[in-house]
Amino acid sequence: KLYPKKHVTVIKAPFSGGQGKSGVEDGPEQLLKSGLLHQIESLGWECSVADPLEGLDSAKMKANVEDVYERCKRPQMVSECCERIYKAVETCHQQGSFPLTVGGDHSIGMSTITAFVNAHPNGGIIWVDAHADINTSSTTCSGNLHGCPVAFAMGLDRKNWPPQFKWLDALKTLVKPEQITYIGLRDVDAGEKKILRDLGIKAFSMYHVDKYGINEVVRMAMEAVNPSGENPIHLSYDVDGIDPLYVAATGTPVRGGLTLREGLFIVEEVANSGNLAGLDIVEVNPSLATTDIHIVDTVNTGLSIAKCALGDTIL
Ligand code: EXY
Ligand code: MN
Ligand code: MN
Ligand code: MN
Repeated sequence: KLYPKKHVTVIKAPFSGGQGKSGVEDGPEQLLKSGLLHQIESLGWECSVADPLEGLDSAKMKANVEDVYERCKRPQMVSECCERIYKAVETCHQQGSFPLTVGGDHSIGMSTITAFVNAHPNGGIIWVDAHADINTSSTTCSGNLHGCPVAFAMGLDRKNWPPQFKWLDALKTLVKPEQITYIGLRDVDAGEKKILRDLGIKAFSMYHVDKYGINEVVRMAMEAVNPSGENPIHLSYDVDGIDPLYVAATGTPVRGGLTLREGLFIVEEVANSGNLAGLDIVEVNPSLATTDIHIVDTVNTGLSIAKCALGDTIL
């Protein structure tokens, strides 16, 4: 059993430096305010909260126009925050507490998945997202590092990394192509397609969800990253993987996504395998709602993802 202590650490990552819009830094507070901790406890888990970015002046860091390296925007801010989040996730794995990292933008995925593979070198990662987040420092068109965390976590294009990423460069283990797969893709840049192809990374796009059904896609995804069925799995969940009909309050919505039920089924099924070792819930941006219903829908989706991960079942 992975977490016999049934203890969760909610790691707050109120971080928005990986992209330009503001508001995504309010994601963690919004989820907490809406009852995340109570919900976790009512499922029989003990719970504590970690706040690794406490004390940083995020607004000031985000406003620093000098923080640029070639194409990459705010490498200093992203690196410094991600290093802190890495350490918080590492501590969870060392102490046997389930790391539930709540963003913030998806840059922090570089921390959660590298901390995961350093603790569980044979672990597998399922990245639920409309986007592949595998641009390198050289292929990114937007310069937004939330489009790059998978590439950084894999050490791709390392020689062109912004010099700030020393902590990442120093890690013993990085993510290998066979350790990661995707579900929900529908907006992948040309450069990213080439990387996925060249490295042979298995990916299940919305086309595959339509063709095979979500049950078969989840089965194939788990088999891809955990062929023995015995290794831990980390789930990095970008809420924009789900269709904007259900999740409107997010920074880079793309139509034609997972239904709410398909999105939750992924989590239920991985949790059901007994191998779920960690979860990220990212890109909830309450400021991007045009009505209160958008906020409620999006936040409730985030809460449901957390519930399913911790073993809540419908019956
Ligand atoms: N591929 C685009 C870019 O690199 O800018 C869009 C990335 C959006 C990333 C969101 C978090 O998943
Ligand atoms: Mn662990
Ligand atoms: Mn993402
Ligand atoms: Mn995304």
